[in-house]
Amino acid sequence: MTDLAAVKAALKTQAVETPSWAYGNSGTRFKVFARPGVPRTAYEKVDDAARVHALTGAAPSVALHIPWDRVDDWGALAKHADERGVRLGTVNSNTFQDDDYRLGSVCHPDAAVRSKAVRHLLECVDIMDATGSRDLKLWFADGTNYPGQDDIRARQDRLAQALTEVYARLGDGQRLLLEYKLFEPAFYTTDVPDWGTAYAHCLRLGPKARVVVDTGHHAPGTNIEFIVATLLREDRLGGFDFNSRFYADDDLMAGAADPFQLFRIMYEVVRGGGLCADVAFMLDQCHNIEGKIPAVIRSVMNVQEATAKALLVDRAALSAAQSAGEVLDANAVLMDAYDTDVRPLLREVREERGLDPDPLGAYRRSGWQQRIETERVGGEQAGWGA
Ligand code: PSV
Ligand code: MN
Repeated sequence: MTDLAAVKAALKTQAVETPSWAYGNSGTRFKVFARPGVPRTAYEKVDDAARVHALTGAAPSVALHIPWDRVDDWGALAKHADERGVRLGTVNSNTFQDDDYRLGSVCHPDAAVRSKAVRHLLECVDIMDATGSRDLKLWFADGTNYPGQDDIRARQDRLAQALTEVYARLGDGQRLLLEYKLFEPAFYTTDVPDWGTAYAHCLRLGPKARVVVDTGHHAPGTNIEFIVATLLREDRLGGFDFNSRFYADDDLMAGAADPFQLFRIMYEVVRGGGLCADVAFMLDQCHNIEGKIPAVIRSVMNVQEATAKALLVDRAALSAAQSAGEVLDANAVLMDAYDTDVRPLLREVREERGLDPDPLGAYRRSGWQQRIETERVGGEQAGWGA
């Protein structure tokens, strides 16, 4: 039997950070489609993130990407967020959009380029000081395209050196989250291609360094929940970049492609004690063809649904079946939770918090979309990389 009051309490405290770039225009290398009402500034991205939080009650912070969200006055942006009921969250570095980084950033063969990349990472920590952000999320596009192009091991040494410098700059309570990705943009070697490499670097750095699992960054068929279980067991899971993929790093809405996988991941989170502030639950998505704010709301709801199902797993029954070697019974316990329609439960949870039980309907009725389409004319729309 599961304790429904405890399930509800856990759902009420769940927080999913939304990414500033999800609110801007995005696309593929073939085309970026402009949409009416898209934010033109970091302030307007925060406004949209605040809408998502107001309607879901579950998205209290917004992740920044530097330099996309650079402003002159970080205190003013933080105040703007605070006045709208949200806060500035994880700072994401960007060492992948400068001509100097053709052969990499912190792993580049030229020490001058490596220094430039490290300066950027240190600036990101300065920004965290100003915004009050806890986490610095590092993802490196570094790698090679051809065998022999560069020395694989030397690149690891350069990476370790850069990470050490950044780690030393972290203040009390600040963390370095290292994100891995199988491939892209590099096609032969990637310098942080998997959780093992990320974990090895974090281990050497110290306890403030943790691994980020972006659900779109694995080979097809990878058992992501196993990685999650292992990292939690080692106390090195820093957080998630949730999104869905059918093929590679598709960045579609979390829970859209494979809700069962998201449930399995969330079950390991619950099982491993990861449903807590130590694990940052973030979205990392781009909405190329769908409405951006509703897509973010839908994604937050999908994470909530997967979490609710994970919390509903009858752990005592599961453990009894597992110990008895009752394979089918154990599987049935898990599937019973997955097959539960948790939407009525989540509607109840929202109502108990004074929220509209239907966040998407509430968004449509709120007039926010019409308002931003009317007001946000002129200026330059924000976009992935803009
Ligand atoms: C890289 O593909 C990545 O997942 C990293 O988190 C980046 O910072 C983000 O996407 C940019 O969208
Ligand atoms: Mn990511």
